[in-house]
Amino acid sequence: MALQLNSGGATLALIKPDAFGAGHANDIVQLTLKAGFTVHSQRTMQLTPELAEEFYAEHKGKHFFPILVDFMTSGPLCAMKLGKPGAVKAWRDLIGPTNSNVARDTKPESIRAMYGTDGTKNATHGSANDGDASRELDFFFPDPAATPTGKQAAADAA
Ligand code: RTP
Ligand code: MG
Repeated sequence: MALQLNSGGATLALIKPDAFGAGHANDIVQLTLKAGFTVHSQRTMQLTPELAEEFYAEHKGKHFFPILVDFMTSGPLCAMKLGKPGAVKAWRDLIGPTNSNVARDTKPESIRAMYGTDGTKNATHGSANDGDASRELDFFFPDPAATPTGKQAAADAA
């Protein structure tokens, strides 16, 4: 898979199906822009179970994995390539702790506190580090000039 260059200035953000389905996408984008991010790319799509399992492969085998895959495939989501110096950390700071109940206790101004529900339905995703950001950006925004491989090739051939 061709990886995009990522010098620390870009991250992948997802507005997950709970927040997207509840109509919070616009509010979340407004908060994102207000925090100084640039939205370089944006797409709305619904993940298949196969794609959700691939995206969250690091969690395969954990007790919450089936619930996570069900949640992430439950409706459309919005993927964004966000730019800002130190984007990975800045976006994770803005979205807050993984569990929205914890976020409400410890960081009430965070996006997960305001728009998430619990430890699974938590409104947003953020890449964990620059390497993950490169891989995840390539997952949602593959370079059209790159040689198609794997699923992309299959989708193109269909
Ligand atoms: P994300 O990858 O979505 O940005 O979330 P994160 O880094 O803050 O947390 P991570 O450990 O990577 O977990 C990925 C997603 O799995 C769901 N989860 N459920 N019920 C549970 O114990 C549990 N733990 C994690 C959440 O949707 C979490 O964002
Ligand atoms: Mg994670």
